[in-house]
Amino acid sequence: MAETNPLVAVIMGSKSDWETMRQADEMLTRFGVAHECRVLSAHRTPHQTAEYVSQAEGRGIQVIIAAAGGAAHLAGVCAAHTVLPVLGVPMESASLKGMDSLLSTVQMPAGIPVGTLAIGGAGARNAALLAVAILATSRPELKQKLHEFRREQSEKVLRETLP
Ligand code: RP5
Repeated sequence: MAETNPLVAVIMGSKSDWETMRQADEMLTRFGVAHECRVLSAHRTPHQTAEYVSQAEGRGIQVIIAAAGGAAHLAGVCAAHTVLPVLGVPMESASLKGMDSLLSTVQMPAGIPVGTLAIGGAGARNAALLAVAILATSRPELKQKLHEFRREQSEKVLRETLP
């Protein structure tokens, strides 16, 4: 999705991450948050990644979600090029089930923070929700939508019946 004035940038290291990261895209769309999704790799397109992230703040982007798998340095590289909040989503990998991605994303040395979410789809959805929560600190209408989301979620759980 390409929007004129995106507030959130969703970056992923490979198109193969999209099946997971589309869940972040869908959540942001559900909240009506303008965003854009791009494939950018820390190792396959290093210069373009640095350029994109360096220009993000000037373009009005306020939160970056960066997803990668394996030696998942994308979120850290993004964080090194911007002071915008960077939310890292470790992708589930074939060989190590995402443990490699998780450790590569979460273990940032002090000074360059990455807020790391859970491995896979839960992390993708929660990264979007956290981005909404960050934006909601200065947008009452988004905060209201978050309250409604939580209420609906609770009601759904309470409606559950067991066989
Ligand atoms: C990472 O390598 C990507 O984020 C992806 O999760 C992983 C595998 O990429 P492909 O080989 O499927 O393109 O850079």
